[in-house]
Amino acid sequence: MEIIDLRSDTVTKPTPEMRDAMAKAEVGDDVYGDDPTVNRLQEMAAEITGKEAGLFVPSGTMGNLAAILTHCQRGDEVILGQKNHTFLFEAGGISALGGIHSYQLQNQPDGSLLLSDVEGAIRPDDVHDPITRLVCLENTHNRCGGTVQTPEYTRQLSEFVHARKLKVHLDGARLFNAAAALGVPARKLTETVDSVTFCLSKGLCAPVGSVLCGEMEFIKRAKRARKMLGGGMRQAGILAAAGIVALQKMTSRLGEDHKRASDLAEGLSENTGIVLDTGSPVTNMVFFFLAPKIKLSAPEVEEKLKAQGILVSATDQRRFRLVTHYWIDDPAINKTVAAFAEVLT
Ligand code: TLP
Repeated sequence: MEIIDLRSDTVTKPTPEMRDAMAKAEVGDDVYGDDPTVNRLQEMAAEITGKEAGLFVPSGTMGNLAAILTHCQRGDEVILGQKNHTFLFEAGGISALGGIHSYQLQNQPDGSLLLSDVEGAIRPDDVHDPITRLVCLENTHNRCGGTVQTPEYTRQLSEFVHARKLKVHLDGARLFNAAAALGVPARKLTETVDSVTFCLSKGLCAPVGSVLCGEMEFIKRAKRARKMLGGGMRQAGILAAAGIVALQKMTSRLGEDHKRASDLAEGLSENTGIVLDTGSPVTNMVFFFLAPKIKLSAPEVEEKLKAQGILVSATDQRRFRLVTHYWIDDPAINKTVAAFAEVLT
């Protein structure tokens, strides 16, 4: 049975061109800085994000963790949204491994944080308080619906935060989806933040890896954090080679995934058993609820679709997230709409 996998864009397998580049990659020991392919990927990433340097890491989670460990000391506090991936889905690493406290703010519907909320969260210089050090953004914002925040917002927030002598880290796991949706170069979304992590292994199809970018001095310190976390890899050029193809060939096609997400949402909107999130989708994620009249739970619907070879994610008892990507074509969208129609009648 042919499988249609809409659970996430993390399920994407490498393209034939990536496998070819991986087989031919020149490699060396990256902990010594000797891997030419990793070095090239890091330089490309720095150039694209408008930063001085890049650091290849095994995952988005490690990129965010290494960044936050580098910005903060134990007992410091980071301000972030209560729906941010780092708060919800990174196993509490910043507190478990870094001793870093989090101050959670409500995300606005587009995933942004209100400047007035950030202002209110900054601690006074008082022995009772942790020291506020960092503000974390996420673009696209996963749990807010794959939503985007504009260059203007990012600049405004960064200037506001810098004026208070704090730093900004951007979780740009899907940075290129945001850039594609806004029709701007990625660096417009990163040039004002202090550090950014973006992922090669989501919509860009590389099998493994993310890159953390920032100032040279910051990346030097982040490299130590990566080593401490066990992320110092050796002949990692094999993986970086796929990442280079991802940056060269895959960023410019993300609009196709966004179009298919729109088509999927349009098809599902005709189903009276489904209540789509207002404005969904903005990028490659379609979020919706089951209508009250549907007696099945979302996990039960998930099981029924699985029996037809369609994999989707129930995010709770009534809610779904479906994600389009390179390996989802138009027939897959039509089949998914038809399968939902059958299961929800
Ligand atoms: N997100 C995954 C799951 O962990 C939920 C997904 O399927 O969407 N930041 C953001 C915004 C992410 O969405 C993710 C992965 C990460 C960081 C972590 O990246 P990895 O999985 O490479 O550690």
